[in-house]
Amino acid sequence: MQQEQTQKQIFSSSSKHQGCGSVISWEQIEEGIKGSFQRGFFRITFSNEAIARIQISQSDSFEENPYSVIKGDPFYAFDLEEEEKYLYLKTETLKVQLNKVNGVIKFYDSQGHLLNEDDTLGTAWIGTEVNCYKKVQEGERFIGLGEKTGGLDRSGKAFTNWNKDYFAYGVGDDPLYMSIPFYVGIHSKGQYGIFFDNTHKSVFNFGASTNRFMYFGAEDGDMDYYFIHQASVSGIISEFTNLTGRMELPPIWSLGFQQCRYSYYPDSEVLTLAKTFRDKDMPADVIYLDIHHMEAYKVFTFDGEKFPDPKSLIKHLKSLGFRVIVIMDPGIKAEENYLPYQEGQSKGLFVKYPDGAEYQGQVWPGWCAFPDFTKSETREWWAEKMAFYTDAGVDGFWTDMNEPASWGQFTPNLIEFDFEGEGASHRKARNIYGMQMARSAQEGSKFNSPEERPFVLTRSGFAGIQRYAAAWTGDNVASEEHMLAGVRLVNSLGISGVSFAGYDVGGFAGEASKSLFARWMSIGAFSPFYRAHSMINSSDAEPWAFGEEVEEISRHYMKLRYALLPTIYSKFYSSSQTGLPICSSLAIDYPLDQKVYHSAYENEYLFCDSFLVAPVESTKEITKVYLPEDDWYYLYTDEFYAGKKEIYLDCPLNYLPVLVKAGSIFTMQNVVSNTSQINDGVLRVHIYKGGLGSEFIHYEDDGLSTNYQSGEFSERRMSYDPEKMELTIGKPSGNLSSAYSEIEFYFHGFQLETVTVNEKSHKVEEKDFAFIGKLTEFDPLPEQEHPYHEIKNLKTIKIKNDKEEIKISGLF
Ligand code: NBV
Repeated sequence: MQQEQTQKQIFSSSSKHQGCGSVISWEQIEEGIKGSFQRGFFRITFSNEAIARIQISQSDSFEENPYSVIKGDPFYAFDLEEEEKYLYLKTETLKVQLNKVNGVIKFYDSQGHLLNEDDTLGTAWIGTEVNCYKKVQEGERFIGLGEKTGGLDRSGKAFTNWNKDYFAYGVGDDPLYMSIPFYVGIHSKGQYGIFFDNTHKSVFNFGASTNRFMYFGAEDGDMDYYFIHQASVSGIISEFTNLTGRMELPPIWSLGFQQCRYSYYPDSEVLTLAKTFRDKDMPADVIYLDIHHMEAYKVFTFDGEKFPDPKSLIKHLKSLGFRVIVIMDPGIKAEENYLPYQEGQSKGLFVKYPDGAEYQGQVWPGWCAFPDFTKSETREWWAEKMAFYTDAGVDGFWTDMNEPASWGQFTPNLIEFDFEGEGASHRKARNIYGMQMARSAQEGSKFNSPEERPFVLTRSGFAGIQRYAAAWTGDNVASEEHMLAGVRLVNSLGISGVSFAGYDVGGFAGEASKSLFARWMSIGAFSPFYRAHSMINSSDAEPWAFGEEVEEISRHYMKLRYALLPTIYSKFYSSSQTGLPICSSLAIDYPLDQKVYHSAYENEYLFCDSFLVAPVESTKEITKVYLPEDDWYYLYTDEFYAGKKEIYLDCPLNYLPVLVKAGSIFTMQNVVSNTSQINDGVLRVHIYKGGLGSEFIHYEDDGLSTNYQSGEFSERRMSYDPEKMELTIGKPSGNLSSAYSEIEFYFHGFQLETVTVNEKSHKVEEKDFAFIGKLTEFDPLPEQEHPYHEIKNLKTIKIKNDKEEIKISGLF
């Protein structure tokens, strides 16, 4: 590819701060303005009325990251004004002010509230390092930044984006495997998001070792950020995912329980595992094959002794209702007669030194070459190679070690990547590598199994990774603090566009105690990605490996997960449309409620909008829970709590603290053993009395194919209007007929004897109802007695689902 020759002027001496200085010249361009500073060039443009892009560069050609932002239609609807000292660019939502004298930029909302402003140091360089210094607004808090450890509020801490393989990381360690340089700033005058679109090693310092400013910057490249404003944090997240893309609707089986271990082998052990889930009546959908499925760790091989007939094995597993996911590591063993190595070499698909020699690093198979996933030919080649797995019946792909990891953990920076023809060193390409491997895996899955939706799980990634894969938080540790840290990581990933995320339930490294495993299984049931995984040479860690009591608690929460799948799947669908998280930190809906950030409450989140989950250590018998404004019901008893209060809740091992938001509606089904099992045809609709009411979109499709994109779905809008005391279940839309022939309504918190269903009076039944079953009294009895909760005399009616509008009134 012919490279355009551009001139990069180095304005700064190597070790001293150099500000960009004043505006020398500027001109209007179609999408905004561009111009030059004393030291540097700038461009201010808009993606839409809520998103301004600020680019400041040492080169007048500006750098582009071809991977994160999906280019939308150009946007021209802005006004430009010039005053003596300032330039103003205004859209309906946002006003950007550029001070021509010192280059300082300020952002205001449409009512003139100051959202964000540069420090007088503005944007500046230290050699090639570029930073943007911002004032911290009064009481400002910072959330997001993807897979970052630490508290919900990032204030006072600094973070580095440099994808790293980090076995058994500590709960405060940084960086980890994935980088998403996007955060949300929250203060009383408004909220905004900043996405720093620079793939080099970057830093966000929210006030570590300085009380003057916060700043973000990178080792090299441009100051290139998108400033996003909307009235709500969820609006900002939605705009961020409008820019960087949203998750595709995954296959429904990937929302079921998944079992992993490093590694299950041989084939007979895998089969026994699958059968044990069924024998023990524990719903599950997926089994993983980790690196021991390969011959000498060589990708695109099966070990002939451990897995002599993978096709038959997978067929057998399928007959038991299991899907199979295989691991893929990027390193290709540098071995003369190994076909993938030969092909990669002859086609020139591997990462190279600047002199053209092949770069090799050491990983599981020994010395390896690394496919250059920043090159489309490599991605296509890899995608085609994946037919090796899909032909054997493999359903999903797990891209591990894609930071990329290698022994020594210090990849030399000079190695070169294609970077879509532009060419880039490791400094610019590292953070992108994992995401492009995941992309290739998704393309391979689509290419080889065009009838099925792909599922890819990745360890590494960058902004936009949600378009290609679900993410898990890597090699965590079996400890109470890690269990809670994992919740914060998933919540933070959700703020940063990655809705489909999870952690290794039970902890990857180390040994979980009985109680820890039980608690983790219950929290995991309220996580988007629900997988247990454990390390080689550790004790067994399946849900039955910790004794009968833990087995039963695990079973109860796995069953609750499966019963809730209609809601979870509906929420996945809406998340694929809006980009909003499935696990939503309370900071999203209650950003100005200071209690939400308190260390005792910062792990709390809303799962699928309705469930407030308050994760708690397994060692605690009682815990404090913060309930934000709105009213709440304790899930297991329907006990009512007014919000904006801290409450104490018992948290015996068999009951994870979960509350339901008053006014909520959600749907359930009977418990199935896996997602391919047909349900009993009764859709359970739960509705909770509450002053604000709500709307819930129930979504169904075949769960597997992409036919939903051409109308093969059934969607039903359910809305509860407390003033009218009415619940309306809209007529279904879409071409698919709902799988449910009956609907059973459960009215929580209502005082009812009859209701009116489509103008006919209907007698209400009463029954005792439990979300979690009773725990067997095992012998010897445990030290603490396990309580049993049920909702007494819950009001319910069951009607035929004739797929017409249903109006239920008289909801007192
Ligand atoms: O492939 C083995 C493991 C895998 O089980 C784990 O989930 C990954 O995060 N992998 C890392 C490589 C080695 C871990 C010590």
